[in-house]
Amino acid sequence: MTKFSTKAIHAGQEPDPGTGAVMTPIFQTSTYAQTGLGGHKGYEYSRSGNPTRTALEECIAALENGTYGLAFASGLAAEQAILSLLKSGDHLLSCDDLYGGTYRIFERVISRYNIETGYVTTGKPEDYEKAIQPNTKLIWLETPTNPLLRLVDIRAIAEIAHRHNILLVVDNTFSSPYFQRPLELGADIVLHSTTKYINGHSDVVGGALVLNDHETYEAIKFYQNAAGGIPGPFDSWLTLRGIKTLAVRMRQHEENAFSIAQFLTEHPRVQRVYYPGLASHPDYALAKRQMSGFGGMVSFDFKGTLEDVDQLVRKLNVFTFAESLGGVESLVCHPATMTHGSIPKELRESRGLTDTLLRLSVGIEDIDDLLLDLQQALAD
Ligand code: P1T
Repeated sequence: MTKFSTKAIHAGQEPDPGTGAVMTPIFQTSTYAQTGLGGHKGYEYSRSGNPTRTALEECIAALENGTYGLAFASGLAAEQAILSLLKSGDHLLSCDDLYGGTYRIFERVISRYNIETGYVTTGKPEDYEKAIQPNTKLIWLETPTNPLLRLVDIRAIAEIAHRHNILLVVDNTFSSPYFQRPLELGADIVLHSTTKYINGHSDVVGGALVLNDHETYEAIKFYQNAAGGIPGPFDSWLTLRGIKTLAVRMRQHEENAFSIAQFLTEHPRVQRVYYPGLASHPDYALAKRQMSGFGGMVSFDFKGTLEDVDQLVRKLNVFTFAESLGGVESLVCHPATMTHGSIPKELRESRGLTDTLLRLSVGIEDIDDLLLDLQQALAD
């Protein structure tokens, strides 16, 4: 079983040996009968392991072409599990365009344990090398970034990180393993908010990690059990079900996003469009090399005031004004006041995240309806 769509449907999942059920059962149990001291079938307590969660972990690992998968209660719980590898006095290096909640965990949670984070302007690999300190233990990338859709060269940064004995984490939430597989490019840990494309239906909050190194896996698995931020069996099952259509969903997300990016580029009320599939995007060449498609996220700067932005989001009918992304339905978000509100305004603006930036998570509805919706909302 080697091809992506086949793995999305079958990896980690066999018909249930007891009943023949084709779909993985929801093992809604907290504990497992043991026959005597140490007599169990691999499961003792559902914080440590649950068969529905195991199926999900194996499936996501297979999609990333990785060895080990670990599932969590949210993307941020997965992030915290990675950060548990650090100790007081360590240094973390991150790209500067990233999800506001990730910035918040760096600045307001791990900072309390004397772990400092340095930020590098997202693009150039040599800037990461210059910012490395003797105590740097992790480099953290999002690519494409949230919300400005910049790209970072994973292969180049993996080479730098490994030369300095540093682990490379890549948050692959925006592209999904369908379009990009960071482990194949040298990353050590791949992170997902499975809330997004992996589940794809906006009905579960979850996270996952995939990695190849056994020792790092054991360390994070220990933390998963010790700290307990695990997904329940029903959420694991819903996510497994969502994954089955990941390949077809991603193709449609991309096709729709491409049309919308082109439409916005030509619109007089749009200042600038951010989509890595446009030849005008500063990272277009890297996108073609590093990804097999450009994804379903499009951001744009709107010409107007904050009030005009408010009017625009109120006028949209098919696009729902909401946080999050990656579901089959189209969403529009205002990063400055929503997903990136935890980044101070001056810092946000210095990184190019303006108050008039809007982020579209382009769904898989009919493209004609999506374009008409934007057209009517953007009309004067
Ligand atoms: O929301 P949660 O499942 O905890 O995942 C956090 C997270 C991690 N990484 C990236 C790139 C993300 O975009 C997110 C969550 N992002 C949103 C909720 C959002 O609307 O951008």
